[in-house]
Amino acid sequence: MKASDLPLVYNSVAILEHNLEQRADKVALLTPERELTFRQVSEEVNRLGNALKSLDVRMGEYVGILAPDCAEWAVSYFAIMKIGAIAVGMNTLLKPLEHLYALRDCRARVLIIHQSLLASLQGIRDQLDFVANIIVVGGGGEAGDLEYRSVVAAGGVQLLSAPTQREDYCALNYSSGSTGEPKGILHAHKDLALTAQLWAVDVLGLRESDRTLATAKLFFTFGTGGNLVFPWYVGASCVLMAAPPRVVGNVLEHVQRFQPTILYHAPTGYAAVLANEDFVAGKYDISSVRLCVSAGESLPASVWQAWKDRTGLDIIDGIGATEVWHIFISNRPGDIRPGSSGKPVAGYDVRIVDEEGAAVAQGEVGNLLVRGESTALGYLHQSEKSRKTFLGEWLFTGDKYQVDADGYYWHAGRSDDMLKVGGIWVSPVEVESTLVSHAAVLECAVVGQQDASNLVKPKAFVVLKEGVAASDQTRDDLVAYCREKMADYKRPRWIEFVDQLPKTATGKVQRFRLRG
Ligand code: 3UK
Repeated sequence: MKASDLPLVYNSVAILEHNLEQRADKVALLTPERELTFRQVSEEVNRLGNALKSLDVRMGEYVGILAPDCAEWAVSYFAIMKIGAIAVGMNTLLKPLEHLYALRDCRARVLIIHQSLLASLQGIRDQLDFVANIIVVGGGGEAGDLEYRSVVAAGGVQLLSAPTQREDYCALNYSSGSTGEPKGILHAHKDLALTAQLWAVDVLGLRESDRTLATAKLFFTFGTGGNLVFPWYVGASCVLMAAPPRVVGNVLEHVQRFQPTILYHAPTGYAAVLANEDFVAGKYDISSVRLCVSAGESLPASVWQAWKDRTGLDIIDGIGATEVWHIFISNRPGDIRPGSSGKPVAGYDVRIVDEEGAAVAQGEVGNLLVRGESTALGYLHQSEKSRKTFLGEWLFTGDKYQVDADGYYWHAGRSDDMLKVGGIWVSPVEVESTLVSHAAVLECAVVGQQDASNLVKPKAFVVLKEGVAASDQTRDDLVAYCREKMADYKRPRWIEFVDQLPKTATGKVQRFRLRG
């Protein structure tokens, strides 16, 4: 499929609404709180779309969604797109100042927030210059906030979709880099349908009878695609889980209760399930699952094999990126090389090049470039970073790769110092500056280290200030401090106290020397 196969005037709400013709009363989404058919979702989308229009949200304007995965997230996403506005899926794990940056950067006019996340606005409300209205799912906001349910009830049920062009933007996600502000990545209506066809249908073999469950959240395009856009594109249902996936029991309980056929999880997630005592003791029934997917970081062959041995299930590992919206190199059912990312997805071209941009020989490690129609055009308001990443038709992924003689691609780390922890970015620079802001720390360096399952986690090498004891207590204090200042997953899992850090002649810390 090519973008030009879509009508010129095309709105992604078609991915939801095509289901009204054949399966309006089929269940579209399930959560512990709500179960909605395609007809019910569409009605709520129309009501919310009308409500947003009456709040004066126009085509091309931004609306933030800050909520755990829930029915209202999915409804908001399609309502925003249907009126031609741009849905900003916001990372629920971030702190208020990071939300402030995103909301100001895109000048969101409306923010739809879940009551459980109201604390995320603490201390920043008066700086949200462009946000005219806050809609709270579940209510309980401040004076002047609107309540989701009454907003929806007041909106009319008839709504025509905005006549967006297939290349108009419909979604914005923020991705963090090693330094500087997060990068806003804009995608167009065409990118959703393209990735659905090219990967979910043509590679994964997703079909109408499937039911998906993802622990990757909807604010992450791995989750938005895998657990919302792709299932609805083929008329399948999705299970949305608000509970944190790091609690293994949550995932297994949702699988047992909602019986998905496809499970999307990060490599750490599969390793954690395998280590769960109740799972090992056979207390959970996961027999509904026919296929598993992994992305976000590489899946070690050992974890793939252990999962296969324990469950009989294949895990399809594929590399995706927010810049491409979804997966562009992938293993596929019946064609899996454990430990590799598989082969390029039809519709994408990839190249492995040296520092000068020349192709490297087969088997050699180089920089991975990808070309495809679902790739974004740049980072919002960040031309310098954009020029370094979006190289004409080609995207510089920042990943090191090699290809074997059979054409399978093997991840060989990053060309920057960025870490993927549980599939989510962690910048060593950010962890370091947090640690250094602690009174006990003189200087430090953060690198990735593999844990017992061969999965990367942050490790900190810390030089303490004079007179501070290199004790377990200090270690605990530093970890607690990191948890308070940053999202939980960014905290160092190991802290090693050292007398000094390896440096270049110019005083730059050589992180590569510290990698285990
Ligand atoms: C790394 C992988 C090895 C790699 C994503 C599927 O992860 C996603 O998007 P992000 O923008 O990060 C992209 C970077 O993550 N990575 C992702 N998958 C793999 N490394 N093996 C993998 N299977 O460094 C890449 O450049 O957060 C994944 C679908 C949509 C996504 N946005």
